[in-house]
Amino acid sequence: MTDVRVLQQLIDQSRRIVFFGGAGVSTESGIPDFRSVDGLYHQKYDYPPETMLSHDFFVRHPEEFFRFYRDKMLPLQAKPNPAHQKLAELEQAGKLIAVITQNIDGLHQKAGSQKVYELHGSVHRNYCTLCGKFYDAGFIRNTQGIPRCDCGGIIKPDVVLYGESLDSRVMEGAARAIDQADLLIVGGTSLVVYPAAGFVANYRGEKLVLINRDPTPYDSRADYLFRDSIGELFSQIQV
Ligand code: CNA
Repeated sequence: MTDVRVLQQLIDQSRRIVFFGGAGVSTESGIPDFRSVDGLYHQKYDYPPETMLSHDFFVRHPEEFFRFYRDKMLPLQAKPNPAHQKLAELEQAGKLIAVITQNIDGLHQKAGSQKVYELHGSVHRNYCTLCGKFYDAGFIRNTQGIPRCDCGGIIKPDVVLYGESLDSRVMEGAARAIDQADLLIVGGTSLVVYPAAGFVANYRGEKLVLINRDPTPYDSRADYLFRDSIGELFSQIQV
């Protein structure tokens, strides 16, 4: 296992760090991921999470979609952990140019990060499917059943459901940031979901750091591999 001092040195030497993360970044904030042993795949639901978070399921079973969504995807009380905080500090110090996340929880922004590419959208933005009126996450949290707009339309979270396409501007911005990176840190992601795997596979830069508790298909591509809890690791980093 690589020593935290190696990570510190890499960060000290870099000026254009890009961080690419997934659900594992927020587990230390109390939000379960999908694939860890205590992740949502291992909890008892009638359908796997990726079915319940699919476009088809949203259209066919909106009531059940929102039951799961309110129960598991709206942890509005969650607070950023040291990984979110240190990444925000690195940006403020002018060393990090972007965070790219597959998460939808908004914790990077809550920690103070400004340049965040949210590949899968955010629970904090919700729109009426008929008139486009905006609603915040608190509104969804406080409704029951299918949340409806004043105009009667169903309100949909601005979250990319399975079967929906990703926002091309967000994808392009994320790809550009990765192209400019002098250090790419990938953390808390199983790297089995598109486009995460693609971003890492296409990285042509010099230094790739991978921080993940479980093995990923890209471990052998990493220049430095940390099999650690990411919050714990980042809490030891000096900005
Ligand atoms: P995943 O497939 O569940 O993988 C998470 C990975 O993180 C696993 O390989 C774990 O070993 C690792 N991990 C968990 N906790 C830690 C930790 N503290 N330190 C280091 N490693 C850790 O999740 P992915 O993000 O790779 O991809 C799948 C989906 C999950 C994405 O589309 C996300 O949108 C979605 N998701 C997001 C959230 C959220 O917004 N917080 C929560 C649950 C799922």
